[in-house]
Amino acid sequence: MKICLVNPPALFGRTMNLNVENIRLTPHMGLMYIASTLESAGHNVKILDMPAEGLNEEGALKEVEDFKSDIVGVSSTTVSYRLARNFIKNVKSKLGIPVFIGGYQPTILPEYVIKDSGADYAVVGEGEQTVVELTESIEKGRKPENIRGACYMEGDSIRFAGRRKLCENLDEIQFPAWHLVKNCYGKLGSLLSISKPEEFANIISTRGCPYSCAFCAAPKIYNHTYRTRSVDNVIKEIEWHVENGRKYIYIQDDNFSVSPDRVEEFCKKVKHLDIEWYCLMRADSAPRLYKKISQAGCKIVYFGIESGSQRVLDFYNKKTTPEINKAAIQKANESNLITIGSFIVGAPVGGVEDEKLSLKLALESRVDIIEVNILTLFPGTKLWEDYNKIKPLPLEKETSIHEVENINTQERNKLIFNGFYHRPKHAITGIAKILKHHRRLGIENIKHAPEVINYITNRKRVCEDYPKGSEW
Ligand code: B12
Ligand code: SF4
Repeated sequence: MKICLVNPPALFGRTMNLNVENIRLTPHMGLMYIASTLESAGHNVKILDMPAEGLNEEGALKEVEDFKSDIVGVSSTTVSYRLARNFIKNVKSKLGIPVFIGGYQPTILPEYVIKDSGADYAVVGEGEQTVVELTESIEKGRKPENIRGACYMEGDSIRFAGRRKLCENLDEIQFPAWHLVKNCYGKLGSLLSISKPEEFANIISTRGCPYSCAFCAAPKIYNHTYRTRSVDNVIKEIEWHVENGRKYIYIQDDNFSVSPDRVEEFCKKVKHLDIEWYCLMRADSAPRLYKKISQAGCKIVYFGIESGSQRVLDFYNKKTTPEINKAAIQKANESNLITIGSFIVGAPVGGVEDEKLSLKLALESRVDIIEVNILTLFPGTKLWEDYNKIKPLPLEKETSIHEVENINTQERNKLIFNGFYHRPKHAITGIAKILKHHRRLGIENIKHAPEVINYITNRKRVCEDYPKGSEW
C-alpha cells in the first residue's frame, strides 16, 4: 500500500518564548523508524515534514494526493496536536482515506484523541509493530480488534486491546529510513547550525528515561522504562552515516549518560570515525566522562539545568543541586566542550529571586549558551496530573503556567535571557572558544551569524508579542 507519513508544524515557540523562525529542526526519528518497518513489510512510503519542507496544509494535501496515498499517518506531540487535527479533518473530508495518528499526544491521551482528532486509528506507544499489523488489517478490510496498541471507534464506543509490550531488543529495530527525508535540516539547538544539511544526522541510542522530573512527559511515554541499543549497533548506524558523507551527529537521547560505562565504550568505538557529535546529559553523570567524550569527538554537551534554586529543583523532582549543575558545566568547559544549559522559568514555588539564582548560576558557571523555557503543563507530566486534580486543564493544547498561576513568565524569561546574552564580552569569548577548539563547527556557524543576531536581538519583540493564554 502507499502510505504518507506526515509531521505537522508545531506551535512550540510559545513554550520557549521564541520567534517561530528559530524552530529547531531535525529529521523526525519516530516517522523514519515507522517508515523503515513499513517499507520492509512491502509498502511504498513517503515522509512529509511540513515545517521543514515549508509545506502548508494545501501543499501537504496535494503531495498526499499526487502520491496516490492509500493511508495517511500523522505524528503528533501536544504542541502539534491542533495542527495535526486540522490536517486530519482535511484529509478525511477532501480525500476520504484512512488516517492513523501516532506519537506523544495519542500515547498519553488515546481516548480523547480518537474521539476528537477525526483519525480512524490512534497508535499508542512504540509504533513499529502496531503500524505494520494495522496496515495489514486495513488492507484486508478487517477490524483491528486484537491489535495491541491500536485504538479506534466502533459506533460510539472506544475499542482498545491495550498497550503493546515494549520491544525488548532495540537492536532488532531497523535503522531509520534516511532515504525518505529531504536535505533541509541541520539545526543544533537554538544557536548552532550546520550550513550543509546533507552532512548532518540525528540518532537515538536509547528509549525512555529512569528519572521522574515533574515537568517531563518522557518517562510516561515508555512506562518509566529505560532501554539501550548496544554500542555496536549505534556505531554501525554512525558508520553508515559516515559512508554517506555525514560528519555531524546529534545524539538526541533524553539522557545519553544514564550508564557512564556505556558512554565510555561508545567513546572508544567512535573515536576513529572522525565525526563531531553532540549529546544531552544530566549534570549528575560521572564527571570523568567529559574529557573522554571530548577526546572522542564530542563538541557540544547539553544539560537540563532547569534552575539555580534548590527549592525549584526539588519542586521539579530533578534530584540535582545548583552546585552539581555548576560543577558539571565547569568541568565540561575545562574539557573544551561547548556547553548549553536549559532553564525553565515560572515555577510556582519560586519568585523572581529564584530566577535571579538561575541567572547567577548561568553567569558563574560560564555556560556558553542558554535556552530559557516557560514552565508548561504537558499532558503526561506529574505537574499536569497535579494541576488537573485541582482544575481540569484543556486537553487539546499545552497549558503555560501563566495561564493557571498568573505568573509573569515573560518578564522572568527576559530577566535570564537578556541578563545572559546582552553581554558583548560573552559573545566575543564565545566566538573565540568555538573558533579555537571547534574550528569546523565555528566556520559553519559564522555563515549563520545573521540568524544568531536575530535570535538575540528579536527576543524582546517576540516576548512582547507573546499571546495571552485565552488567544490560543
Ligand atoms: C529529540 C526530541 C526533540 C527534537 C525532535 C527531533 C526529531 N525530529 O525527532 C526537538 C529538539 C526538535 C524537539 C522539540 C520539542 N520537543 Co521534544 N523531544 C525529543 C525527545 C528527547 C526524543 C524524541 C525521539 O526522537 N524519540 C525517539 C523516537 C523513535 O520515538 P518517538 O518519536 O516517540 O516515535 C515513536 C512513537 O511515538 C510512535 N510514533 C511517533 N510518531 C508517529 C506517527 C505515526 C503515524 C505512528 C503510527 C506512530 C508514531 O512510533 C515511533 C516509533 O516507535 C523526546 C523525549 C522522548 N524520550 O521521547 C522529547 C519530547 C517529545 N519533546 C517534548 C517537547 C515538549 C518538545 C518541545 C515543545 C520543546 C520546546 N519547548 O521547544 C518541542 C516541540 C516539537 C514538536 N514538533 O512538537 C515532549 C513532548 C511532550 C508532549 N506531551 O507532547 C517530550 C516527550 C519531552 C518532554 N520534555 O516531555 N524535541
Ligand atoms: S527531564 Fe531528563 S532526566 Fe528528567 S525525566 Fe525528563 S528526560 Fe529524564
